[in-house]
Amino acid sequence: MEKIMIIGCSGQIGSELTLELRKIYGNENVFATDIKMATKDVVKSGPFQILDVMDDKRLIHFVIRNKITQIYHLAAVLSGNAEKLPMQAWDINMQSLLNILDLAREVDDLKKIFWPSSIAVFGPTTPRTMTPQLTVMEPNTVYGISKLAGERWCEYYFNRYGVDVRSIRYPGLISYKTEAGGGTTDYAVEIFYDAVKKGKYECFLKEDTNLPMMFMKDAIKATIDLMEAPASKVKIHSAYNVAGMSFNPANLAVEIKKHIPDFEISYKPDFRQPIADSWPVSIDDSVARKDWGLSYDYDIKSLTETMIKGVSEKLKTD
Ligand code: AKB
Repeated sequence: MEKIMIIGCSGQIGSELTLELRKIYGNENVFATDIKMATKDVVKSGPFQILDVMDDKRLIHFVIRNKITQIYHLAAVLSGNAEKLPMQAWDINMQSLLNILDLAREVDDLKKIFWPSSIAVFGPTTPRTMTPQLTVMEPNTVYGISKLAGERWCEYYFNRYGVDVRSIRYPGLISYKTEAGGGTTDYAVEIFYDAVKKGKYECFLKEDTNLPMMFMKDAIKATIDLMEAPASKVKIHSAYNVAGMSFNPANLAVEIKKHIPDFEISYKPDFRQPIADSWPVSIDDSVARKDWGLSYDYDIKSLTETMIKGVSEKLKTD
């Protein structure tokens, strides 16, 4: 019987992943935790506790008391926010991961860890188109440096201590259930809220900034598929490339106009533009496809339709 702990259940990924895992493993077997309050759906459907991943003593008690067998550690400071407080972001992103990896080494019941990496591990010297799984990695953001160091630690704990840790290099994630916070790819979420609420959006990236993006449903499916894959199929214990789709703000505006014809977009690039310019425009995910069968259901058209419908309904009920 799996007992699954989610760290960061109130965030963009956690709020949806928790509910999906509860459908598979049973509500009472998925323990949601965060330093902030979770969504109503998460609180109502199963166990939720306020817990700080940096508090290693409470963490170990929680894991032992609840006989946790898998942890999804999703808490992190994202790229934009990390640039505002680099040392704090480094400390949170690295120390929280090391707390979890050490826990997995020490607690026998704890068999599997998921930790998210990001396309931010790549940098300006990386080939930007169809970025390969194995390539030059010289990130120049504190978030990217912390994710690359994290990948190295994950692989180290797997090789040295046999910790079964699995990871994905997420592209920008797009969802409407919980808003993203502090990332460079967040324009692709904000644009839908402003399109529905105001009919216009001022974008903090230039119109031709192409980035890899993924709809949350596809990201959740990929995450669970990787975690459920037999150990023999998981050949990479740093993190897998995952591509999703690639587009720029102008492409997205064209799709939105098909639903909201008067929608207007303007551009005012800020400190996040150089971050985006240092990241890949598209990703080669052939290794994940081959190893554990990565696939997607959403493209820019179906993503736009679903986002406009979802955001409109959310704004009515909130
Ligand atoms: C961010 O923009 O910081 C994140 C990411 C790509 O990891 N969405």
